[in-house]
Amino acid sequence: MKKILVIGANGQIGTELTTALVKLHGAKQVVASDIQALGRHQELAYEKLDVTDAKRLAEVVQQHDIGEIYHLAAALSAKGEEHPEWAWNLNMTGLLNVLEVARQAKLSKVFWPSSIAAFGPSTPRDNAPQVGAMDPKTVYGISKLAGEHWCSWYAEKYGMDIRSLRYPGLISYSAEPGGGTTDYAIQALFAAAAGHDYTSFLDVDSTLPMMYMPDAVRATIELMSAPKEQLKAAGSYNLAAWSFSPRELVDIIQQRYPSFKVAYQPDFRQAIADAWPRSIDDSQARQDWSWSPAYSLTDMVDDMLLHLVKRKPVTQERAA
Ligand code: AKB
Repeated sequence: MKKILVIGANGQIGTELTTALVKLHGAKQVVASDIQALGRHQELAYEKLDVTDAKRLAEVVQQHDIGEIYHLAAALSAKGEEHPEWAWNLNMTGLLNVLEVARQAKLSKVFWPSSIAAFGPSTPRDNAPQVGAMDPKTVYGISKLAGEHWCSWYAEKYGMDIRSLRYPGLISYSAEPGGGTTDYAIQALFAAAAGHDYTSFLDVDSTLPMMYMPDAVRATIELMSAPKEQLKAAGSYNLAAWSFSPRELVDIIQQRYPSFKVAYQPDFRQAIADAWPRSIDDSQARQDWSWSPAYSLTDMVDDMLLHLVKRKPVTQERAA
């Protein structure tokens, strides 16, 4: 049986998605790859891979008899604004290399994540629709919108099966996020669990769509397992769980840790957040493949704090 290649397996999504794929298909069926020398999943075959190197990618696909790729290696929004040429090259050359190797090696399926960053100021800020105006203002967002179009082009031109989700901000504890605008929420939870105060780089009422990683991983696997004829969206699916602002998140954390304090010093990332929708209409995903998030916002906070506190003890006075 052909194997699954995860590109970016050491990253924020890759770390947890790879574990879930191993549970589903077995360790022999999954090959992890990342730009780092060593993998995080000790039980798996691992390849050090820079996805912008098309020749090396083709070798890995051939050597391991790959049939499916989950391509997760990407530069995110904030880091992309600081290093635009690097971000564009990684995001676009990487995706095009994956699509080309998938075409040439006749892979059965490809998964590639898009993002709420593909939307922009012309998109309705509430309930951003599945189909509508998209005018991204960051290099990352432009690469996601262009990537969505490239995926559709390959799917239509060559009949390939390429599946994609527009992830909201993803919250997790297993691996560091990679320089995104929604990272403030993760940083605040890490700070609270460690007994530290936090300075938010987004303003107090800056509401964004977010999701807990176990839901994002399940959504990815459910989308990839759905019968193709059920998938009616022309490209990437809108995906949602809940939206919150720094104020709302901090209120929930303070109900658990009353002495947790947050200051607000918005920086360049505020303009990125201001151009994104506050909430997402994911009714097409719910209709086509029965998408439904399992975690509530307070479930997420409790689960994050539980895992983070286990990892790093909080001070007595902070442990409510
Ligand atoms: C980011 O903040 O850049 C990412 C995203 C929303 O795609 N988390």
